[in-house]
Amino acid sequence: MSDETVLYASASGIARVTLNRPDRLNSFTAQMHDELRAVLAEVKADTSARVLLLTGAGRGFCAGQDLSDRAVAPGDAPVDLGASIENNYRPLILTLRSLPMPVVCAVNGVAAGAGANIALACDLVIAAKSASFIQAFCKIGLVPDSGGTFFLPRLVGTARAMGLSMLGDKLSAQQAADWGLIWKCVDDVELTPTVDALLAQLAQAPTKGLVATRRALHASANATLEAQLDQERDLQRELGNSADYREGVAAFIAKRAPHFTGR
Ligand code: T3D
Repeated sequence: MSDETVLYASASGIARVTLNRPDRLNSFTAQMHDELRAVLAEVKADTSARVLLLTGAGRGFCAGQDLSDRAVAPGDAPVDLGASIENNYRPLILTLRSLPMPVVCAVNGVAAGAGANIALACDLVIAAKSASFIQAFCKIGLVPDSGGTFFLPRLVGTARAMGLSMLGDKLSAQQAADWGLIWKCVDDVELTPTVDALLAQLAQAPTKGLVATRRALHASANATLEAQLDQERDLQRELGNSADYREGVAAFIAKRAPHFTGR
């Protein structure tokens, strides 16, 4: 058995990253943060990677912070959670949101605490029907972190964000999809084939255009219509010079399938 807490493989334009502490539902230790940071740096530098998959090994996706790293004996100094967020969770979320390729999250099981919000930081979230999302922070006296207070109200509205965050109830994958928290919920046996088909599609897509789309959609959260129109103009100007745009138009005119290179 591998003692790596993060598994990484890259082939045919698809980078696959698997959180690998299944006996602890892939909860985060310092080692796992270090290994994930290193792997994501590799993904970022891999010019052949056109899409990233993030998933978990075993029956869970990720149960957030490993709480056995947080137990403090009476009289001991508490762990500085601010430092943990600053050094680990914050950069992780920002990295996921800025990779030069689309990021797919396959939620194979429970996603709790930071694990839920790491999934929500990804571009396309597909969950197995047996998976669930839990804002577990309220059960240990914390606030939703890893972007939870940002993503939740934007994705599902303040009322549902408040309920999820204050009650810490288990939200089924189906309900998450129905509420618009995630892209799709599929039967458990369909998760791998559905995700594989999506990855194959994205690995052949005009990568730069997709990354620019993510940028513009995220920017809209706090922007005016004028600012978005300006950004769309600037991005179209940039993308209009790309090889993939030329190829897309040429393929349309020639009535053939495009061959995008991600450039
Ligand atoms: O600290 C900082 O750096 C600040 C940042 C914090 C970010 C956070 O994520 S805070 C929130 C931390 N996470 C949680 O509070 C979730 C804790 N886990 C659970 O509530 C439950 O395990 C689940 C609802 C996720 C799943 O429940 P269930 O019944 O399916 O599984 P289980 O039996 O509870 O868990 C299986 C094993 O994984 C079990 O170990 P055992 O009994 O088989 O030896 C359990 O202890 C372990 N496990 C699950 N989550 C964690 C964990 N061990 C350590 N830390 C965990 N977070």
